Amino acid sequence: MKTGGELLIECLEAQDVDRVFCVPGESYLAVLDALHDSKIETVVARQEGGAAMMAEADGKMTGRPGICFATRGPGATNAASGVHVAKQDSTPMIMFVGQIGRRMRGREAFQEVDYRQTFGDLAKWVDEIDHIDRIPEVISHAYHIAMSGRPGPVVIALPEDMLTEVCDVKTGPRVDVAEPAPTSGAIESLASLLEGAKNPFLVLGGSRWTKQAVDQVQAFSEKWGLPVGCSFRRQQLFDHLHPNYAGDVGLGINPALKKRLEDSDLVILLGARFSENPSQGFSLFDIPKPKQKLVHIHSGAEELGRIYVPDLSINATPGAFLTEMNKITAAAKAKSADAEHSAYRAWTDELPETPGGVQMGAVMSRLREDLPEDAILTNGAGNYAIWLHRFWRFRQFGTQLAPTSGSMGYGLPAAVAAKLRNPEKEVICFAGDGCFQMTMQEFGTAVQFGAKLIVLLIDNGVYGTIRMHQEREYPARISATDLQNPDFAMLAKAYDGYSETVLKSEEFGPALERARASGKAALIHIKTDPEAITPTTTLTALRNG
Ligand SMILES: Cc1ncc(C[n+]2csc(CCOP(=O)(O)OP(=O)(O)O)c2C)c(N)n1
Ligand SMILES: [Mg+2]
Repeated sequence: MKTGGELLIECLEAQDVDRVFCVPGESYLAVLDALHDSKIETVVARQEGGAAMMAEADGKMTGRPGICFATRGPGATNAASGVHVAKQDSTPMIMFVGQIGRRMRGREAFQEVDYRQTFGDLAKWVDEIDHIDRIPEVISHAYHIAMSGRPGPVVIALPEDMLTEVCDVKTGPRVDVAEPAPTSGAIESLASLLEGAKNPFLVLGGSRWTKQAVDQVQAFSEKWGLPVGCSFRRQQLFDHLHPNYAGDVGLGINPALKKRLEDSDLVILLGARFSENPSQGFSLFDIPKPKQKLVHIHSGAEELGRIYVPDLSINATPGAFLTEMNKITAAAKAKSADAEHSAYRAWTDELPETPGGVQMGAVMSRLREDLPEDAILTNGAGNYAIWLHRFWRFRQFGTQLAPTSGSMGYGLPAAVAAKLRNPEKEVICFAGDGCFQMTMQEFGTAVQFGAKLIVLLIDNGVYGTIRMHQEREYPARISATDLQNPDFAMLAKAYDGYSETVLKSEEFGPALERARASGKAALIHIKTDPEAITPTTTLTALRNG
């Protein structure tokens, strides 16, 4: 006989779960007790938003649901931020939430929340397990939903008294989901569209990618001479130094790339949904029918035609599509993507000069020289991220963790999960002073679990992105965008991390070297001038219109 908590953990073991992220709560003590005797590593975070973002990042990296446990009520609502990231990023994730005893339901008992209502819009599926013998069925169902079609988060509530009941029930088998694949007719139609196209363009995005699919997409682009763009925060899908790479189709797009996309006669969206940021505020292509011929390939059938009506819809994962597509011999001679790649290089080769003692251009150029190709870079939201998105050369799959939802605070928890999953790789978290303070307590989690990541904290003393918009819309009327910050280097030391403060560009390189050699979780506190609000403009220039 086993308790509901024990059965639940056995079910997760049967899914090959090796790590869960949580903040403990009395509502699910029976689960915590079962974890005590399990081989599963339990990573204790400091706030449920951090735990949920760690689980989301783990799901992004493995392609299987990242697992998070949160307590009822306030624990669950804190965790909502990570659930929302998983939703917008199409990441498989399961969040388990403690729930009040079944007999108290509906009385607004202590920390009672109706999870179906609360997470109805954030999660792909929400359920509550009322009968202990249905635990294996619900876990199996949750895995199928989280991973299949367009992946996403699932929330499962666990009534406290159900978890302490006992039963004699077996776990279910490990879940692997179906991979939708293209029909041969669809592949032939695409080949003939490609043969007839003068200016085709390929945009990559979404989830359900693998290293193999990323290799295959390179071969696909070479065979047909396709220029390739990566949608917002999906840059790890194509080697930026490949001669077919044309740049990122996101916020702050290269104007030459935007024009090139508009001038295309055939656009192929592979895995991407072309949401607000890549579509330039839904302005790049006409809705519902773009004037360009559109081919949309997505693993979720419901996404095909949701916003843009394609000329050809293909319901397939990137890997299944590319396996079939690459079997075709291109009849037409491969075109050249030289012009597009040159435009990308012209947009990113030279690092602009900006005001202040520390030039972010110098920081980026040092990182380009020093970091290995397989270093994992993480970020949240803020203008500091522009430097990373525009000037870092992503080379490999599995090197980027960034929320398309623009969720501040994501970079640090994502870096914790990344370093635990890839202890041999370098993990660099980019964070602004505002962004970092949303989840900075997870630096303690990094230290406790030996995640030796490096935070580059770009401290300009302002919520820069919002100040930028503010100066543009309401010049010289500063409202709620100034920050009085702590000494971040001292803070990292208090956590027993390694830290330094950098006030001049030339100090950055040596500080990075020492941080890498420190053998500790590290933080480099980089003080920048708020005037340097973007790589190409200043606050004063914005204020003066
Ligand atoms: C959770 C969350 N809250 C608020 C915002 C709105 N927001 C976007 S960027 C930003 C400022 C980021 O400031 P900082 O991290 O200091 O970066 P900077 O822009 O100064 O480089 C804010 C408040 C958001 N995207 N996410
Ligand atoms: Mg800032």
